[in-house]
Amino acid sequence: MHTTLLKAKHVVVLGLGISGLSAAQFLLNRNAKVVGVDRNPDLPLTNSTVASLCERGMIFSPEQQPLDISQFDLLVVSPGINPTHPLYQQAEKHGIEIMGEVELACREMTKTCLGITGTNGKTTVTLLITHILQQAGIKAQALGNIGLPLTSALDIPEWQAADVLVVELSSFQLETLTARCLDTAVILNITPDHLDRYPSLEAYALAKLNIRRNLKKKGVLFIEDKCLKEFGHLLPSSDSPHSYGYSPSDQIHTDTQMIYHHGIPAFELPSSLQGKRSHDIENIMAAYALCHSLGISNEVFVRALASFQKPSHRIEFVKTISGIHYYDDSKGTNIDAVIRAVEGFKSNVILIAGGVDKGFPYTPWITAFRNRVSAVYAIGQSKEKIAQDLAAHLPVTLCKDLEEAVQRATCVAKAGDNILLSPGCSSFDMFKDYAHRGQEFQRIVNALKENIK
Ligand code: UMA
Repeated sequence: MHTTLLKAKHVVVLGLGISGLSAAQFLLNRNAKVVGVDRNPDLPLTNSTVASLCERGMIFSPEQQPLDISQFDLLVVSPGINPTHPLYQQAEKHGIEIMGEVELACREMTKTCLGITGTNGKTTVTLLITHILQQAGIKAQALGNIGLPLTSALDIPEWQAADVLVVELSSFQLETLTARCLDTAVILNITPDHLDRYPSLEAYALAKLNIRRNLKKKGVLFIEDKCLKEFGHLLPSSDSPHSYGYSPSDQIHTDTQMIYHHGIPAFELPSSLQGKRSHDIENIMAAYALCHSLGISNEVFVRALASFQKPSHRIEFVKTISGIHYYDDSKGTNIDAVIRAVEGFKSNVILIAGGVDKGFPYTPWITAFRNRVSAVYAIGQSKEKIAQDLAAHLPVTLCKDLEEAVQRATCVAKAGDNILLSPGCSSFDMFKDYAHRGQEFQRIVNALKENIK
């Protein structure tokens, strides 16, 4: 049985997805009495993990059934649970401790932990750092919002063997995280996202900036220069984060040829990236900041960088058919991600966008798309809103699904054009998740024939 710092004995786990199931297992391993709550009343019948946790003693309670939270001493909330959720509210009212799955793990964590947050690029930077550390001979494991809960790291032998945990943290996870578990952390950028959960961009930014409270005593926080200028006023005046960016006054900076550390040349950027500001360069600086904090040499960093493969569905080239290039950026799930994707192309873009709206206007696309995007094919729940926001400036065609959008975009495209799926929205109206949406796009494109027009 596990040694534990966990004092709670009667625990409600709210939401039985990836995080909740891992948290429930972690708690059962530590002899807690667990009630698992989910809005899907069929879970014990349809989900084998839920069924096996019930066999181990977890009691399943459908969200629709009243639950007296005052009988419990801890509520563990999944990241997707909004603080306005009735059970969350009742727990607050009764003074019951509320924490997320990450907090549960961090209270027991003794390993070196690096934290990565930001609106865009989190997963790429998390995987890049993990790759570089592994190439340097360090046992590193990527965890967190990337899809592997931290509580599993404490209980699964192969992950227990990791020396460094590289933790991707979302704003949702940071809302409830107070443990001082991070040796070094980075905020990559903050641009509008999840405004269906937060009342304002400032509230969303504050959730991201919460990562400062998770630093260990001598922990260092890096913030990208532009983000620091925009949101630094929300930090306490006693905080002194390090910055990275394009200004020689940043601790780590670049002139888009070299990376400099405290003004001293550290290494030359890959030639394909030189000469133009880009999120790829910013991601490299973020990774360098965290790897350097663990003593990785410039030589090892550069060598490992060269062998890194970007994860799928991030401006991923799919195929060229009759001179038309198809790109899958299904992970582009907010306004700024789409702008960054579009800005990366040298020739005309035909954009496929839409899905579940996250509460922000699409109007910033008007200026950003000028002379870059010739037409938009809109799909999903947000398609009418996209048309409303853009149609006075750009042709927007409403399509019933992704397949129709690909076909119609292909019909108008000329040789040399790029057809880009970069939705700017969540995927849950039509797909399981962004990866499923990207796979479907690639399947549809791969089924297209030469000279189909
Ligand atoms: N549920 C309820 N009641 C509610 C809401 C949800 O019962 O009111 C239940 C659902 O029926 C479902 C479960 O809660 O069974 C889902 O919980 P969840 O939404 O917290 O999702 P998990 O499966 O636990 O996955 C979460 C993260 N999801 C979200 O933050 C929405 C995953 O990030 C993460 O990989 C995983 O934990 C492991 O840490 C995904 C994500 O979209 C990739 N993240 C957002 C982003 O990156 O922008 C924040």
